Amino acid sequence: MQHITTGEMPANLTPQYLDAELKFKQAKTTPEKIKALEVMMAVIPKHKGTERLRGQLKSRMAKLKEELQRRPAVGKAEQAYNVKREGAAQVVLLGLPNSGKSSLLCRITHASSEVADYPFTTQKPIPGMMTFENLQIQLVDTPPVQMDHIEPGFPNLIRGAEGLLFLVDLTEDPIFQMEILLEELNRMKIRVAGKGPGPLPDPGWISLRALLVGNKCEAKNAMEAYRRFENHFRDAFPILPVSVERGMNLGELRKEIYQILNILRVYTKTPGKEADRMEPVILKKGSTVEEVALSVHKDFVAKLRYARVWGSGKFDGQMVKRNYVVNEGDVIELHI
Ligand SMILES: Nc1nc2c(ncn2[C@@H]2O[C@H](COP(=O)(O)OP(=O)(O)OP(=O)(O)O)[C@@H](O)[C@H]2O)c(=O)[nH]1
Ligand SMILES: [Mg+2]
Repeated sequence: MQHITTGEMPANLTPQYLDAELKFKQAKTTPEKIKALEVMMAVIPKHKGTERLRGQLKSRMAKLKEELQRRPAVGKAEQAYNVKREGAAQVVLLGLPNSGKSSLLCRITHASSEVADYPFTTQKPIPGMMTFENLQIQLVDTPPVQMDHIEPGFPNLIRGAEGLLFLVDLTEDPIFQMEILLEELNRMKIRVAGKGPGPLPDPGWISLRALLVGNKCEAKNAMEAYRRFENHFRDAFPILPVSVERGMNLGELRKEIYQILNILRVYTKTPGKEADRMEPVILKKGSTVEEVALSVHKDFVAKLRYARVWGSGKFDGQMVKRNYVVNEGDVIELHI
């Protein structure tokens, strides 16, 4: 969509508008597009210079809504891979057969997924919610990744996630397993990123952050295998050994899952009251006070005058502007 009109008057589009427009361009699904467009419509400056653009947005919205109504039927198998995101983020579990993905889902969420000592037990994705402190993070158990065969719908499920958790079996050559997994993701045009953002993928590719987890660490010789695995991948990825069966290192695992998500939590308060620490506002790292306001209410952004910050400020209650970059755990008081 062109945001510069042929107009006689300058549009004077704000950073929030441009930001929402970027989200719109990046949106993969129609509902995502509608959501981004709603924000664009809410924050667009309402004056003569944007009249035409506002009209375009409106007709765009009408088309999207129409599109949503006449969706082509998706194949049944593919449909199973449409997992609705819930909670703060969606993390997809990936691994070869028998690595313990379903065991992990059962152990750290309330969901149940069949576990068995034979391979290919899991046939379709199964979501579950994991609690981490005051957050709920969705984990999705999946059928095992197979060499040279990709289930329809699987790449889309992975692409839609906020993070990946690779689970390898430490009683079987873990480096080899990981190499197969990375190769298969490569075939799906998914670049697996670990520490740091790394180079930008080519067009059509996406990059997702990942955590590598070695399971069955209580088994004989498993920790030796883990050391080799760790030496091989630790420069590129965060890595952790666990035993799902014995419940070893699972607290650490929750923390590490949160870490790869590239999100942070802030808390909003009203003057004279305490912040509710059970109700975090979840934002991307690098977000500003403006985004905090937007998450509270879309009308807040335009009206925002300043904010006060407790936490990362120089002192408690420091006055900051809308472009102030917030930090994990900050308490923000918005003034409109
Ligand atoms: N020794 C040991 N065995 C485990 C551990 N976690 C899971 N297992 C066993 O590994 C086998 C496979 O577990 P699943 O959870 O079904 O593995 P999966 O990755 O979901 O397997 P697929 O659905 O076939 O891909 C089962 O026999 C589990 O009991 C662990 O920490 N230690
Ligand atoms: Mg399974």
